[in-house]
Amino acid sequence: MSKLNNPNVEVPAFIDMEVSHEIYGFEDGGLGWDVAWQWDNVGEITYPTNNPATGKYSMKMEATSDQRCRAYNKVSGSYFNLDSSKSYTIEFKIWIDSNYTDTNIFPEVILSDQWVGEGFWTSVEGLPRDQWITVNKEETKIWNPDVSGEYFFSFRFQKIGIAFIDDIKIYEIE
Ligand SMILES: [Ca+2]
Repeated sequence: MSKLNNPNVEVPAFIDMEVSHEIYGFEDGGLGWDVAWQWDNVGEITYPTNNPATGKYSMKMEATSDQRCRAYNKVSGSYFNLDSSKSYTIEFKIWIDSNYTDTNIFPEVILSDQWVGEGFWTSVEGLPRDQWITVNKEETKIWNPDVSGEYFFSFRFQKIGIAFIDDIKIYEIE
């Protein structure tokens, strides 16, 4: 049984990792996140205080055209180490605005400086709108990295709409 499915065991984010809640909960106001390159992101990425899942801040991703909207935390101090001998999955909180038109949200965990990573594609069909929900991928995706090293998170979608993200976690599956 994994820790996640055992209600008696609290699941810490980032087991054995020194990763900042300031960054992954956006409580630094988004400083740990980078605005993607212009060609890679036509959306607006902001870190407002009007709709947090927890704390003060969340990340708001807004696409005003049917082109890629992408944010990632590829800045110094925001990488986290993964071990190829271990298994991982991810969890995040998302607010899917009622105007969100894409069929999915696409989180990825990417090896630093190599743009090699793993996707955790998530359908949003059937998920509630205009409220915070927790998406946990353990049931559908447990991943063994091919390479140990430093990784970062990316989130993207590519149709008009707004999504808020907060409290991103990656954790080891036992
Ligand atoms: Ca937050």
